[in-house]
Amino acid sequence: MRLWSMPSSGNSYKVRLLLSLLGRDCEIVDVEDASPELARARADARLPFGKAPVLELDDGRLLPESNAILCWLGEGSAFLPADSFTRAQVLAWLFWEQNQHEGTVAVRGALNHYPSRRHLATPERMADLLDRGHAHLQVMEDRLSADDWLVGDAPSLADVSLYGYTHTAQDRGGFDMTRFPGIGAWIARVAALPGYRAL
Ligand SMILES: N[C@@H](CCC(=O)N[C@@H](CS)C(=O)NCC(=O)O)C(=O)O
Repeated sequence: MRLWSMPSSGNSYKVRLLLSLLGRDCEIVDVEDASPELARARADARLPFGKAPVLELDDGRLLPESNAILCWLGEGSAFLPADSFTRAQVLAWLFWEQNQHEGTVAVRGALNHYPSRRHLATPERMADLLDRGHAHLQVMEDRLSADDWLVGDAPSLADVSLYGYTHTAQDRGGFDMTRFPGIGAWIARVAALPGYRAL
């Protein structure tokens, strides 16, 4: 397998993290933001939706979308429970991560982190992202102040996916994580998992 992966991106990192937790071998091809390598991967039709990450299987099939890749890699492992309701709860977090959490926590981090995007970081937009991002982080805090993991009583793809951008929310996004002690303890639990690798 080969992963077309953006080194600085949480979406690519969550796939690299799961590969490492599962002990799976995979060639990693770095396609950093705005790089010639990213442009070449696009030109060579390696990125079906034009974005990274993409998993290229040994037979050449291409799978885009970070959370779809997590589901494919996680199949048959403890990270994707067999019970249909528990599995659907994992999927609910994955959908929420993409249509809510990423739109504030990751976007504010990206506007701060990538110099090429600074001109888009107007004070009004940054204030709005901060408010809405804190509300999204509160949703996680509500769960994690009472439970160790987002679904059930074991780590799942939900934790791997949400960890991707949440663990850099303070450093990159400027979110006030002192408000979320349950998330802080969960970040430490994820980082202690066997096979963990850092961004
Ligand atoms: N929903 C997609 C988002 C992928 C995405 O937006 N990738 C960004 C990096 S996080 C990218 O490839 N950006 C390069 C560009 O747009 O030129 C996923 O979860 O994989």
